[in-house]
Amino acid sequence: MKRNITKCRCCNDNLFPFLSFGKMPIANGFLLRKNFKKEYFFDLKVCFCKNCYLFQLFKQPSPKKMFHKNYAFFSETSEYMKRHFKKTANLIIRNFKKRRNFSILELGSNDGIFLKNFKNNNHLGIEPSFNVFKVAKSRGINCINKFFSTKLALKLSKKFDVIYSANVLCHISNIKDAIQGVSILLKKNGVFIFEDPYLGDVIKKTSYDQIYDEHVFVFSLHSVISICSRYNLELYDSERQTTHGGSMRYFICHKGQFKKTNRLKNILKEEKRNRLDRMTTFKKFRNQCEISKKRLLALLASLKKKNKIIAGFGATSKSATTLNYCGITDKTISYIADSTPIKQNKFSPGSHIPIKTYQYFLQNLPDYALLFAWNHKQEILKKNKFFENSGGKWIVYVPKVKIL
Ligand code: DWN
Repeated sequence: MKRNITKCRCCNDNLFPFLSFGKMPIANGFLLRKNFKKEYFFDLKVCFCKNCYLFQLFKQPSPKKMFHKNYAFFSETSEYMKRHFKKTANLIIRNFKKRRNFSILELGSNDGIFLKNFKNNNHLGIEPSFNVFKVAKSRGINCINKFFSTKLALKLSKKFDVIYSANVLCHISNIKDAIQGVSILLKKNGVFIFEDPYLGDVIKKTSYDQIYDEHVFVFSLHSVISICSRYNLELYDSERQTTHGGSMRYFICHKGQFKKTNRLKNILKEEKRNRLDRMTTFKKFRNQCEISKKRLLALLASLKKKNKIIAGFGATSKSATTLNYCGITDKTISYIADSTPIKQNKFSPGSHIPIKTYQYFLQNLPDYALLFAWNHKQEILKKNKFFENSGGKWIVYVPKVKIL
């Protein structure tokens, strides 16, 4: 069932739709040819709440359509992300090592990429997608296969020193229920740390492809403060992250437990300067998305005119928005290479471009590779130096459409 949301998911005030990307499929709904006819689509529209500053989707498909036993995203596909989570775990261990019986909970623990660093600690992961949960479980990680909610929080009979969540909160439509659940499970002096793609980066880089079914929200500090204040929680610190093309890490405690940091105050000032609390910013963003789309289409058309072969690299969730919004099909992109087995030998959602293995890419080098996994640019370019050495060229479209 589609959810017809017209009111803000946080404060129930009116929402202002400002951008429509048109009909969209499930971003991780890689499919076989025989399922093309029954593919599910919804209207991907974006709105802003002028009251609590929450940037959100108008409608989001049901969570069960997105997170299930065949979820296609495994966090461990990137070396950079492995290092990021190891570093984060070390930081937490350093800061909390003096606490007796230290305990940590992760919301959306995926394949265990983060929690594997806490095997010797009292830890728990909650993960709704069965296949990735199973991988974590097989690695000896304590986890449960459920959607996180207040109901579940009430059932867990303990509290945690740290609750951590990366690229998960922005997926949960019932955000109030999730935050209430966190407030129940967080010890009095505990810290809730979460990170998600940051609205400031999405606007600055025109990374419109961060907007798709799973990402029902793109947070800013302003919106996080609004949500937390409803549950007696407080944002006391925040830190920029380079992951996923620009993310923000939020540090939250029970009200009054920790002093607000200067870096939090500075980022809040920056948000004001960049007008992340104003509707006009999002109207400008809409125009920037259109410009980006036109430039990408113009570049691809000029290359096709010269009979160049173009392949995609990284069948990301993000690419679903790019491909469907721009109307790019297999007439332009011959195939998309991706290292995730569950995506391979299927077709990209909506645009129906064949997904091939990395070996296929090596054996069928295109003239140009359109980097849908632009957030992993450094890692991918380093691993594939030979591609450029053999005359191949990379195309990126964030922050600008260009041939590298
Ligand atoms: O929030 C989310 C983030 C964390 O991950 C989810 N909603 C889903 C997912 O989004 P995404 O699919 O846009 O994430 P990535 O990390 O940009 O996806 C990279 C894709 O590229 C993966 O399918 C793996 C693939 N890849 C590859 O084929 N070769 C990645 C690397 C680094 C490579 O060398």
